[in-house]
Amino acid sequence: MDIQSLPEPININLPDADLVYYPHFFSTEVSQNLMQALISHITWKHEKITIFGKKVLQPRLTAYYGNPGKPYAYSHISLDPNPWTNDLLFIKNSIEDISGHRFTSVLLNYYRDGHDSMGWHSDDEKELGINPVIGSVSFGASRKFMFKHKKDKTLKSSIMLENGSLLLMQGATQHHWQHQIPKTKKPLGARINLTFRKII
Ligand SMILES: O=C(O)CCC(=O)C(=O)O
Ligand SMILES: [Mn+2]
Repeated sequence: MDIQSLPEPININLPDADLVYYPHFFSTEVSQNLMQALISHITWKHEKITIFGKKVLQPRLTAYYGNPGKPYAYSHISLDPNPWTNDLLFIKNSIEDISGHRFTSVLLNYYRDGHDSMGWHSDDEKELGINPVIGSVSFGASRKFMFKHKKDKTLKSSIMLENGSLLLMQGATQHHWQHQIPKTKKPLGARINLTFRKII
């Protein structure tokens, strides 16, 4: 019988948060294959969002997949899910096994290079319920993921999200903290991030 080694989690100790990080949840080889498959087979969109009444293109490509009938609304966009693909189901099953949570949908972000980014926000949309569990999987270039506390402005932190990593954000994290992926001038390759969510 094969003895499979379970990936080692790292607890990130921030007050009012529950964060568990698995740096090499997927092997380098599996991660490279999944990244290429996602680039080729996901229906990527370049959406316009409204900021201060102005329509602008998002600084990244996005896609939304999941169980039918679970639309997701954010930044004045309502997204209808595409049906699950085999690659997405493989990733979903892997992170469901380790987290003990079931997910209904995934939001994908494709950061083409360091100019692409995501601004400060919390994953606290109504349809995620109280204390949502977010399973965040990253492939490709490492990017800095920053946290800031909503009330205590002295509380800030950041972590590099590496190729093949899984970050579980749970408990009251979204209630108390915002996160972002800042732009960077460093020459960087592409990165894909998948945030698995449970829409209630
Ligand atoms: O790209 C990331 O690591 C973060 C993505 C994110 O925060 C989101 O999709 O809500
Ligand atoms: Mn988020």
